[in-house]
Amino acid sequence: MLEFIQEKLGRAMASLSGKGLLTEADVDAALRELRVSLLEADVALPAIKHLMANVRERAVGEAVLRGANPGQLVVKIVYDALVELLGTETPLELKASPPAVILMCGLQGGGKTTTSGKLAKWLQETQKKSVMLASLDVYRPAAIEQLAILADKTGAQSFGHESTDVMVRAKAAMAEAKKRSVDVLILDTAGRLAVDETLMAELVAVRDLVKPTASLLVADGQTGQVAVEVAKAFHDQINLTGLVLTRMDGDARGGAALSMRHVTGVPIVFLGMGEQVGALEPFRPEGLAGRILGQGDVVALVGKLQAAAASEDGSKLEEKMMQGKALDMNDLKKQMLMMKRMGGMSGLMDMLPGMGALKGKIDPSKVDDKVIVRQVAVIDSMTAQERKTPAMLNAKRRIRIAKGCGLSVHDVNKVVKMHEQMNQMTKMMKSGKLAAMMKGMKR
Ligand SMILES: Nc1nc2c(ncn2[C@@H]2O[C@H](COP(=O)(O)OP(=O)(O)OP(=O)(O)O)[C@@H](O)[C@H]2O)c(=O)[nH]1
Ligand SMILES: [Mg+2]
Repeated sequence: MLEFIQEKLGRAMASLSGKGLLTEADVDAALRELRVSLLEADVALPAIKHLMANVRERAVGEAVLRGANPGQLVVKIVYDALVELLGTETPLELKASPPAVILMCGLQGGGKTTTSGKLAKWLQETQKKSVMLASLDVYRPAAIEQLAILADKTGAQSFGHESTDVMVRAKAAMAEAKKRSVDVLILDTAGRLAVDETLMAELVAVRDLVKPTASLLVADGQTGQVAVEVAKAFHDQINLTGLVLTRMDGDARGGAALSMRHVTGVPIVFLGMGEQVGALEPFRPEGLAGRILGQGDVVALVGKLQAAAASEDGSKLEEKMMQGKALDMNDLKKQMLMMKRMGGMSGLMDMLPGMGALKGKIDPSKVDDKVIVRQVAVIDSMTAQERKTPAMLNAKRRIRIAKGCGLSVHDVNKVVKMHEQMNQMTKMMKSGKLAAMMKGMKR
C-alpha cells in the first residue's frame, strides 16, 4: 500500500519537484489516497479526520528534501502523525503496596484468559515479579481449569477456590495474594457476548471491591469498527487504564487499535501476537504505525528521510561555518536537533567534515537525548531577538529564561557557553586552524 501511495502521490505531484514546497492542493491530493487506505485498514472516521487535519497542517509548505520525492515526504509526515496519535509507549502501572491487582476485562473470546497467562509469564520473566492468577469466570465450564493450566505452564501461582460466587472469589483471591505476599494478582473475568448490563454491573462491583492498579481491556485486534463502541462502553463503566489488542499475528492492519486509542484516550499497552504464552509484546507506536501504513519498509524510509534532513541541515550549517559567519541560537538548536535525529553525538561526528578525529575524545553518553531535550528547552524559552543576538543574554535575561523552561541558570549558562564554543570553532574553521588542530590530534 505504501508503494501505491508513494506512486500516486509522485504522479499527483509531479509538477512539484521544481517547486520544492508542498502546496495545499498537492497535500489534499495525497490525503485523498490516504483516506481510502486508512478506511481499508479499519481506522474509524473520527480518527482519520483528526489525522488528516494534523497531516495537512504539517505538510503544507514543507520543503521537499533532496533525495526524496514528495510522496515519500507525505508518507513520512503521515507516519509521524500516526505515531503521535497512537500514543507513547506506556509501561504497565504496577505501583501499589503489593499485591498490585490487574483486572482483565473484555468481550467473550477476546483473549482475556490467554493474555492473563501471557502477562503472568512476562511479569515473572522480564519484571521479576511473583504473580498469582485467579479466575472469576464462574460461568463458562472449564474457564477456571483453563487458567490453572496456564498458571502451571508459566510457573505462576494458582488460586484454588471452590466458591462459585464471583464476589466471594474476588475477596478470597485478594486475601490469598496478600497472605502469600505476591507482587501481582491477575484477575481473569468472564467474557460477555456484547456489552451486557448484568455482567457489566458485576464487573463494576468487582472493581469497587478490589480497587485494581490496572484495568485492562483485552480486545480482538481483528474486529473492526465495533471494537471502538466496546472500548467506549467498558471505559465509561470501568475506567480502563490500558488496552491489549490480541490476534495481531493475523493479517489485521491494526486500524481498530488506533481508533480505540483515539476515541477513549486509553493507552495501548500490549499486543497479543499468537496463541502461545510467550506471544505478548509491549506496545510500540512505531511498529503499529508502520503496519497500519501497510509495510515495514516505512521504517527504512523514515531512516532515509531523517538522514536526508540531517545532511541537508548539516550542509547548510557547514556552509555557514566555512564562510566564518556567526551562528546564532537558532543554528545551535538546529545542530542539537540534528544530533538527536542522528542518534546522538557519534552520528553527528560522522556527518561533519573533519569531526571523525574528535570521535572517542568526547563521551557520547554525555550528549544523550535527555540532555539535548533540556538544551533545546533553554533555547525555546529565549525570545526571537535573544536567539538572533545571543550577546544580549545578560544575567537578568538568563534568570528569566531559566524560569521559563523550569531549569536552572546553570543550565542556561551551559547553553550560552556551547554557543560561544560553536562560534570559536567557526572562526577556527575559517582560519584553517581547526584543520591544523585535527592533524595535531591524529598524531
Ligand atoms: N492467534 C492468536 N490467538 C489468540 C491470541 N490471544 C488469544 N487467542 C486465542 O483466542 C481464543 C480465545 O482466547 P481466550 O483467552 O480463551 O479468550 P477469553 O477472552 O478468555 O474468552 P472467554 O473467557 O470465553 O470470554 C483462544 O483460542 C486463544 O488461543 C493471539 O494473540 N493470537
Ligand atoms: Mg476466558
